[in-house]
Amino acid sequence: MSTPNSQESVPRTGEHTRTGLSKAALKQDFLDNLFYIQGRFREVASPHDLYMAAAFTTRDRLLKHWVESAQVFKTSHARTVCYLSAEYLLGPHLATNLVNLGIMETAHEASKELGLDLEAILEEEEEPGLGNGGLGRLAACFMESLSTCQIPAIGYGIRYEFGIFDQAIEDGWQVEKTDNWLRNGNPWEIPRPRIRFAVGYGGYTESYRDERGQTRRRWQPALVINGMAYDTPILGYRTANANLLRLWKAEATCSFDFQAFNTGDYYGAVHASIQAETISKVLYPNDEPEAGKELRLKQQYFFVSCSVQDMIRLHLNTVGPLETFAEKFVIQLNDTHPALAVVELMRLLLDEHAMSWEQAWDITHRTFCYTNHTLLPEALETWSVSLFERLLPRHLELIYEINRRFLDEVRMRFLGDEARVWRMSLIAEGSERRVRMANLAVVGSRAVNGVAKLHSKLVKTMLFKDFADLWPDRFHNVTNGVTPRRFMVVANPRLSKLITRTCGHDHWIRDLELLRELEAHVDDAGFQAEWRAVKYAAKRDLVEWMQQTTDIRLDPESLFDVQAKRFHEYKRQHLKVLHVIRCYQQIKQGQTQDLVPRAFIFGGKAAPGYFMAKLMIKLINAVGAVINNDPQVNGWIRVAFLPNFNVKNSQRLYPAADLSEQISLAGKEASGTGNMKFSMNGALTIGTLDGANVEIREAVGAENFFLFGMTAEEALQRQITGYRPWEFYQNDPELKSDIDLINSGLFSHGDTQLFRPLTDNLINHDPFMVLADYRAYLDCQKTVSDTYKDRERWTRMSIFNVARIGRFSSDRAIREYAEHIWKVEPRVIDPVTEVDS
Ligand code: GPV
Repeated sequence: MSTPNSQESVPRTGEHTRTGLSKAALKQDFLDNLFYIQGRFREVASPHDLYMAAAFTTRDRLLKHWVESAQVFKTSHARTVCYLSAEYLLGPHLATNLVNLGIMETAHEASKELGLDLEAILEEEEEPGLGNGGLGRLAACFMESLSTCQIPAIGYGIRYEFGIFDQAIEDGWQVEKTDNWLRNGNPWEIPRPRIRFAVGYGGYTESYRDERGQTRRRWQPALVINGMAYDTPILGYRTANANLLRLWKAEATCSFDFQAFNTGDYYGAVHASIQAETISKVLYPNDEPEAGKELRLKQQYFFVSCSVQDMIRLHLNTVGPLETFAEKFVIQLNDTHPALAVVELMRLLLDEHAMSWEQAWDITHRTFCYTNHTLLPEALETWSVSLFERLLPRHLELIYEINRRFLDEVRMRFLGDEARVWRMSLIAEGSERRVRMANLAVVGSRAVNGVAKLHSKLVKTMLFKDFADLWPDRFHNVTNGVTPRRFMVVANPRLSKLITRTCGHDHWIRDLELLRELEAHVDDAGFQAEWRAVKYAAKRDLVEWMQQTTDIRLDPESLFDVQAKRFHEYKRQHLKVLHVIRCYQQIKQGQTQDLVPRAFIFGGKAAPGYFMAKLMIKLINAVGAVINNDPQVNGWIRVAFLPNFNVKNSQRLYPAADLSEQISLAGKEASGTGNMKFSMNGALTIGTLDGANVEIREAVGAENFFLFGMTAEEALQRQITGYRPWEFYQNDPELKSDIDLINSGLFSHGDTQLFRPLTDNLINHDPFMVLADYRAYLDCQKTVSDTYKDRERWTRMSIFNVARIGRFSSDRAIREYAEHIWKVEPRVIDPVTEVDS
């Protein structure tokens, strides 16, 4: 190899520069990567080149841990968790990897010495948005905590070429832009051309005689495509454990069909390969309600089949006979999207590995666990039997056989109760017969869990009551959690440093319950002042960013009242809009005694086909346009829509929030995880008794939480006895005037019809009981304002929120899964030695 000339920026060879954690090693490897991978030297490097070099420099260090982890896991036959998820909302990798390696400070110093700005380099990263919202982000937090908790794990999913769309706001409306996240290359993934599996679709099934003369069934698919593995290492916080995220890309079996080519059908041959590749092309942007599209079922089967085949390969390569599969692997189903894995494992054991039904079922059933993430009926997946028959004929046969045996068991236990059999069947009978994926997941799993106490109770007593009657021990709760590395250390370095300084250590980052030590300082005026200064600085950062991206000017002195999450009627963004309008009217009428200056901030995407959700976004922007341009109210209120709420932008938002809006109708939000992220950053919550809000309130103390609204039980009761929203509209003059103001056309240039679908729906149907909770919400917001006026009291409440939020670390959630659900033990890889002091 020839050596380039001897400028400062030219790479030199050195010992261990590719894995060392010293500043000198980082600088050297950075310059090497800039030169050898990007083909650039300092003076001509673009910001993107610099980012790529920094990413490769970090990756080099991850790979060391990862290879070591893989070796240990392999030789020690460690029991492994396989997490199956159609979504991973990962967010940017660089900053979290630097923190987890323990070299964030060193990297800052190294950059400075090279004349570079690490913050600017971090900004360059385009985040992999391979998920919609809570469910996909939970999978990403869990992958990080699995590594931090040193549990051997593989995350399996789809390498979507286009992730969740980018949201732009044009004339107040959401406009979707494709997310071409791979355009500039992805330095974090390692393509594995040798890890490829064939996946079939369509065709027919047949009986045949095997070598031993036994009659067996097999599937002759009409179409076979390939899945190729792309691996991303996920490092734990200051551990040497790195787990693997393995995502599958769909490809044609051979990219060129020579026969078609020879017969002159060149375009036909290319077309087949394009068709195959569509399968991993794009993430479905629907959050909870299912799209029910054929391609979605193809995607689900695609990644599930590759993953199960990969597990069987790994098992045969290491441990050995498939009889011990359930001892080696536990498969966690992240909702029902991967539930077909149950059937695929059965098919492979029966058809490819000639096992008996009894043995195959015993292994399968002991391998799977299922997490339910929603009670909303419209979000429960079902697929038409005819689609199944056309796409996956062998799987349908197996589902019928699983169902036949299962329903026999039900009939044995509940003699004569055919209504129950009907309800529990894997097949819904009706004008169109459909496969119920949730029932399949429950029947195929040894453990089923919900994601917050209230949710798990409703799962057991309502959604799956029949199943809980049959198998009471199968049902569990594991309350969700989020990783403090991303949502505190990376998102809010000022707060993290204050906490570390106050506690005298940074152990809280891996043991979040230690935040309790902050309670000793809650009355310390100096500490309170620092706490407020940290919040104020974060608010100023957000103000600056908002000004640059939206032109909206916010006042950092005002209360930052934030609702940021997917747009959904059940999450009730319109309830907050009604409060905005109430404040507006009060100011216009000169009644400001109950108010405090507020910035009403909204963020979130709507599914492109969800009309009502998109109309809510338009309404917010329309109300904002009027309010923000009315000097008479501007000293009091502003409205801001933060466009393109994704992981990166969320990290700007959580640290700056004073108030976190968690106002879903009780019984509808399975858990929520944004509620935890806000609280961790010192925001106080205004919320209903829904999802994890219940437990957050218990943890931080009822006196540090603004509670309002009906309970889940009261909401249900009201629904049963007949809910008449128009009575609330007629009987509450303020509510009526708020809704009437929307209909007056004030916010829509005189158009009195634009928002009718929303307002009519509220007055006449209101399925999520916005009007029933309106008054309680406004009363509670008055308490919020009163409290905010007492800065000291507010600060104490904020400190208590952080000090007592430790339970909601995803490390705790993962430990509960490991102990109660998975029965896996940590496997410690060599401790890291060289880290930031
Ligand atoms: I099902 N969730 C989601 O984001 N997408 C889905 O398709 C389904 C559920 C969410 C729930 O709505 C949240 O309450 C929950 O916190 C999150 O999943 C993680 O459990």
